[in-house]
Amino acid sequence: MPSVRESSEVVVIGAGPAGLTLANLLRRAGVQCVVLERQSRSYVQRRQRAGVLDHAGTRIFEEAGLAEVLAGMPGDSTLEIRVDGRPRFLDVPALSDGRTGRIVPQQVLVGRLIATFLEGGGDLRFDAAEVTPHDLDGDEPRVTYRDADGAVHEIACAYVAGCDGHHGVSRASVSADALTTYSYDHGIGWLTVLADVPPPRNPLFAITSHGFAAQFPRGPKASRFYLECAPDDTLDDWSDERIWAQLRLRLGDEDLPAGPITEKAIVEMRSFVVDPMRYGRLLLAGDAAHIVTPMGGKGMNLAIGDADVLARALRATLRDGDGEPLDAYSATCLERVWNYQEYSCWMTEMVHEAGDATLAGTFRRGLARARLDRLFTSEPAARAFADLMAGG
Ligand code: RFL
Repeated sequence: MPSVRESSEVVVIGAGPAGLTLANLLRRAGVQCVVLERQSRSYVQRRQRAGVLDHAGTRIFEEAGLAEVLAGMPGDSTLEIRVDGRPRFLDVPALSDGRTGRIVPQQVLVGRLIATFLEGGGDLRFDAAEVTPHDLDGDEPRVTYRDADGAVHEIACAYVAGCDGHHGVSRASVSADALTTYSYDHGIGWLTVLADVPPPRNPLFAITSHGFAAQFPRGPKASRFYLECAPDDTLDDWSDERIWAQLRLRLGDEDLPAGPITEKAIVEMRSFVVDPMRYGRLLLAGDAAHIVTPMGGKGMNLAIGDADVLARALRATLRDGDGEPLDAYSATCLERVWNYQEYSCWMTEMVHEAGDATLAGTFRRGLARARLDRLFTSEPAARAFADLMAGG
């Protein structure tokens, strides 16, 4: 039996980029919401993941009057693609007519979105255990949870926003036959390493016969590295010595300093989409509905894009009695989701197959090299690439 009964227009499950963007946009639109987050505030503010907010994502915050959450974040820049040690550069800002994104460490954005929401009087509850949605297919859904003191709350609402990531409770609470899922395993492994190593001048991809590697800036003193590895590799296969040796080899940088490693993880190179992104009064957003590989850096951007579409749709139905945008929510988001999935798969295939011929054979390596060369020899091809990087 719940000990506390409450109500709100919207319950948002999860305080990641999707849930926090949605909550801030709803607050701006005058729609009441409660955000329930399983973890503590300090935990979510320390969780380092994405680092690039594309131009489309940047505009969402600017147009909503939330530009302050991006203050001081540098614009994204030229991209370096180093092929067998030979540097090649793509001037992405010029190729996208200045539609630049920003270098935004995810944990910084999350911290700022939390602060902005709370300063504006928002209702955000951390350490919410056993969050469970109920009656999603009826007109009066509810969400229950247990707070840090053990009290069980029940919140009656009009809509539930499932923004609780790929392993959250929202999608799992819908019967499997109500949703169609699409997933794809790229057949490669990635090791990611966060280290206190000065960031590269430009985001850097390295394509070599030894495998793919990348180095991206993560703030003024840190870099995130990616290393292609065997699909069944575990962390035990990657000692620090092996990591630095392989990074130096693949990046073609013998002088790369071996700074302290602050995080080491195997990244699942799997793509996933659920259709529709809605079940009754439950709307799924962000990683709860889809995951893309980190290649192309679109995961956080999709989460923020969904939140924008959803905030507008909820406002229209709850304030103006116009249910059409909400009915179109899933189809509107999925169009962008599939577009970014294609971009991410295209790039994943290209940068891996252009290097290591053992992956897909010498013929596919030839194709991948041709695709890559086209970015440097054809301005329309380079512009199409930069347009996808900028997002839309
Ligand atoms: P999140 O960030 O996973 O947030 C979900 C939140 O829900 C909470 N939660 C629950 N709360 C209550 N009850 C439950 N039962 C709950 N279950 C979960 C969680 O604690 C969490 O706070 O999902 P969201 O908001 O959809 O955001 C998605 C992004 O985080 C994700 O797409 C990106 O991080 C993906 N990604 C990247 N995206 C980019 O755009 N650019 C990048 O460069 C990039 N690099 C990355 C990445 C993801 C990575 N990993 C670890 C998956 C690099 C890495 C290594």
